[in-house]
Amino acid sequence: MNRTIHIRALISAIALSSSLICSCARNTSSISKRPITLRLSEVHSRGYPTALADEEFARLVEEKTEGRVRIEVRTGGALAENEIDSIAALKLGDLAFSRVSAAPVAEYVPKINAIMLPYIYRSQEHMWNVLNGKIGQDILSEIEQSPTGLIGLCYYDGGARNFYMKGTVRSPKDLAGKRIRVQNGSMQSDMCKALGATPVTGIGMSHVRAAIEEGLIDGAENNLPTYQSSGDYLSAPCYLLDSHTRIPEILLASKKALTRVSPDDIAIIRKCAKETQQFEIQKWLEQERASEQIVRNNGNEIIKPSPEVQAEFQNAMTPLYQKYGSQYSDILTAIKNTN
Ligand code: BDP
Repeated sequence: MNRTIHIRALISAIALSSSLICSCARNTSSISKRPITLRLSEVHSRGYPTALADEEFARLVEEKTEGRVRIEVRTGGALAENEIDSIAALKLGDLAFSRVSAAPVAEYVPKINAIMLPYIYRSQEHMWNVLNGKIGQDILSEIEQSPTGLIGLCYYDGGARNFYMKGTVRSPKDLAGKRIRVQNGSMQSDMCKALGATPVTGIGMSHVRAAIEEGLIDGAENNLPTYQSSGDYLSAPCYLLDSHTRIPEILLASKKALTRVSPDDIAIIRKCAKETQQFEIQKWLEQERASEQIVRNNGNEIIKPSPEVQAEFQNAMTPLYQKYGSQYSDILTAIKNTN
């Protein structure tokens, strides 16, 4: 009896392992002839501008590939709460796409720091002229040429980032000695230190509110749509429009995951991604206005700094240009000279 069970177990183990070998061989052998489903990770919830753009991207890809490629968009950090983790999954080919902030990508492709230095852009329009011009497009190629196995498909708008706190924040003085949550990325930490604050990393966007409520941090920094949609505005009522950075969002793809897709369909994927950029910018502008309204209706203080205070912020950031920008002085000059 026992022997029979053992033999049966052995037979099914052999069957299982040979079927695994076959499926692996199929996966690595190359392009799939059947329709394939690829996953896209997004930390924001459904309805947020980047999540809407991800869905538009999926819709376009399915339509233009005539159903050969289907993209399953998973929002709310369901696949990876932290963008560093989704980038790791892309590198391994466990994930096909992820919409992330440029900040964690800069840890792998340092040149990205040049396009997200504090106060590098004069306006949203200036940023888009840079990103859609040679500088921005060269940086996307730089991602693709790096040994990361990542492809930078397109940029999305992430607005201007501002500080917010449980207590009052009106100028750099109010940040001195305060624990401020920043994105994972050395420039973000250095930015905080330059203002006399203590940077706190490793807290995912969706955990910031709890961290404020539990007193782990005094505040954080983000754009208005995230401040509102994450609910952080309910715990940190003071929001200062210092606009210290404009960090673009990037839609990334995994080279490894795309080996199953034909070159023609990869070309379609690239084209569809670019097409969603303008769509996202429009949704972004609408969301910025709506979020501001919600936050104001809640009675929060949205403070516009005086030109003097703005200058204090800007001057405090100068050392970052030395550390993160000096090797890219040509790019910084070109950004300055862009309309
Ligand atoms: C938001 C970005 C998101 C980042 C988040 C953060 O859209 O990609 O993960 O900030 O601060 O603005 O972690």
